[in-house]
Amino acid sequence: MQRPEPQEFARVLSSMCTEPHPAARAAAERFLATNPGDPGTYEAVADLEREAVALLGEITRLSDPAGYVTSGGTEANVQAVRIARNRRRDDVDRPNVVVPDHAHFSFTKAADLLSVDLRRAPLDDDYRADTDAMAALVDEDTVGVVGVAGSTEYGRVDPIPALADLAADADALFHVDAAWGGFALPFTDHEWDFADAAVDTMTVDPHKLGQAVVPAGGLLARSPDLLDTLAVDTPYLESTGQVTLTGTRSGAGVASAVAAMEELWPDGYRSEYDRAQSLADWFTAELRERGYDVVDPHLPLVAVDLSPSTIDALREAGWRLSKTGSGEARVVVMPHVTRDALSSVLSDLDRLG
Ligand code: 0PR
Repeated sequence: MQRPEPQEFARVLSSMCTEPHPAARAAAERFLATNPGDPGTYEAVADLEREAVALLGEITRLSDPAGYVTSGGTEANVQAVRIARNRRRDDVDRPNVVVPDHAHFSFTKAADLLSVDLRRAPLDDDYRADTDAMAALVDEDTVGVVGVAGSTEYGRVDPIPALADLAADADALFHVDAAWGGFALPFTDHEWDFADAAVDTMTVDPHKLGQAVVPAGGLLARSPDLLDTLAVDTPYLESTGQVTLTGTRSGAGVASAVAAMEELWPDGYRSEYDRAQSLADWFTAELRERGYDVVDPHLPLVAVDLSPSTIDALREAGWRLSKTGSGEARVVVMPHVTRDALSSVLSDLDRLG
């Protein structure tokens, strides 16, 4: 039987997934049948998971964090909201979490699952969290405040230190969602430093810019007590408690995350960031020269105002392109996105007129 090819990446423009690094692919294959959810039995992968967390801590400058490799950013965000809620369980009856409007839809799922009220604050004119608008939504029932470092639609980084202060004043957990941006931020001049800004928990996903295989997300916490608020008893396992959301987990994801990070941190990620950012800047300039409106790419993500019919025509030409909520075409400059590909997008645009 002819089996379909899973995906040819050459024309994928809007995904946050990419071709895994060859070392990540090889490591995944070796650990396919292991389960980090049972560390007493699968000790090697449990050791690797500790290494993964330590490396993620180095990359995000969260020193000596607790954490684990999740199934993705969604699980990490759900768990962060759960920590925020559980931490204040004894003194807050009707918990709410305040997020900037661009927070990923995984927070909507978290709020629904956990019976937490999600309060979305409007953004400022540059598509970043507006600290005053967020402050206006904080009250005595606020258990969590979220900042996004690399927003899904425009690649924006919120004012992390100001949001950290807002959370601290409210005795709320401060969570940073760097699911996509985490592997690019160390090489940017975003002035803040996670350590200085008192980040409590963070999402940072190896299966996005980290070039690991799917599934490999990351949840980090400043201290193990925060994760302990998630623990349930596991009477018949060798370990006595479990903080993860899923039970059996992907050892392949864990092993591939370590392999990718050992291979690429820091030089490989730096040169990929430099390549992608200059490509995004070049593509932006080319589009503007043709008269298109483009949102300034703070990170390697270009949102361009194309008409719906142009986007449809590009899709028909084989480009995998999705839209922002406001209708812009969104090009995420992942490692598989080349200058040749973006040049042919421009030729297609010229041809379409
Ligand atoms: N946080 C942020 C900032 C994200 O951008 C995403 C995913 C998540 C959390 C959730 O991560 P998981 O999808 O790993 O649970 N944002 C991408 C998006 O919505 C997800 C994606 C990835 C979509 C690949 C399509 C695709 O092909 O665009």
